[in-house]
Amino acid sequence: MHIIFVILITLMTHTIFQAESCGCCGGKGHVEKTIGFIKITEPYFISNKGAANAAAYLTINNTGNDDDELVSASFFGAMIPKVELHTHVIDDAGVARMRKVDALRVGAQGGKMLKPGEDHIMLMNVTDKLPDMQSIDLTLRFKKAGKVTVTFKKKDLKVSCCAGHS
Ligand SMILES: [Cu+2]
Repeated sequence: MHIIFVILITLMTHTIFQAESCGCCGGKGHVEKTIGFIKITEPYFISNKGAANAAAYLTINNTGNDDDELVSASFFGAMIPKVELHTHVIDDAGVARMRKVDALRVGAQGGKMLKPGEDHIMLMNVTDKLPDMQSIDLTLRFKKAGKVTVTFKKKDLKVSCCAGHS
């Protein structure tokens, strides 16, 4: 449990993050939103008191015959001034680091799961109000499917994706 806590704090503080994989949180849950061929499942965010950054996750399925891309996410309001799409890359020292990307690809007839330690939506320079929110609305823009506003529910660390897997 302690290890999970340290990993998540590291993620929130936006520094070095040791990659780990986990097979939980599959995208078979309730579909929250559909736009064109894109289906959004299990949108949630994790935000800690005192942390400058937080992160949002979801599963995206593409039922169409063409690839699509998540090209941006945005929040209306001062609580989250900056939102970026991030992935993890392994540096020369073998350490996984977060890196901003212009788009996250969702292949035709495929899916993409954003989850801790992998691709995610980074909520940056957030105010201390965010950890008290039970849900937030983010507007996602897909290259082909267009714009959709999705409600992300807060998940506590204790019930976060990979707790219990270490
Ligand atoms: Cu990040």
